[in-house]
Amino acid sequence: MITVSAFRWVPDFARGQVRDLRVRWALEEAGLPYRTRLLEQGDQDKEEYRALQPFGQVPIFEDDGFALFETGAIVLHLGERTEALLPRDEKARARAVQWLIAALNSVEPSILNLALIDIFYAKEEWAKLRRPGATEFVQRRLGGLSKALGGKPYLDGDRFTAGDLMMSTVLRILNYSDLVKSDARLWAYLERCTARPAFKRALDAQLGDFRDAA
Ligand SMILES: N[C@@H](CCC(=O)N[C@@H](CS)C(=O)NCC(=O)O)C(=O)O
Repeated sequence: MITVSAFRWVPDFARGQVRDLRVRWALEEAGLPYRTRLLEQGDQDKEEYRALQPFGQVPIFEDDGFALFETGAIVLHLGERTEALLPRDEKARARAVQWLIAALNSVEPSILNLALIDIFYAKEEWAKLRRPGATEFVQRRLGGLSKALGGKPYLDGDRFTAGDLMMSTVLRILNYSDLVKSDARLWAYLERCTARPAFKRALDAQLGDFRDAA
């Protein structure tokens, strides 16, 4: 049985954002059942967990003695098992991988930088000074993404891929702000991705685990 690690408790602002959501969503798209391994405070620092995830983060994907960390790697691995995430056509597949890496490598870092400023350091003097530049950088990235999306429903055209799964989870980090919402095209894209039944099931499952643990 596939197992995904997740935190038993996180503060309210992080609920629905923890990265095991990406793996749950990919598993739902693939139609693969899974169970969660819920970590108590401190479990992520235990030697046994660090052996599987050197940074003590969630999620870890485990399947029959095989373990993988990094959501990008896990989603790509699941894409090997199902066309629902990665098209069989070689070029379309490469483009889906390209968008997944763009999400993690070209878009997420600046979004995360801004979210950290806003959520954890908002009261610090340095954060107040840094925020306008950090916001502008995010806006430039979002502008480029919006232009590339153009009038297409998904990043590579008509079909949803692992690239959209990753990009939309990255864009969702900004849901506490108006940055995505203020771009009608990107907002419609995000709504389109997150309206997928598989996303809804994944989100419900993550929120349900927090509720059950309370
Ligand atoms: N690049 C990693 C990031 C994983 C990550 O940041 N996980 C967060 C939860 S969303 C975490 O475990 N944070 C606790 C920590 O870093 O100690 C991935 O995509 O899997």
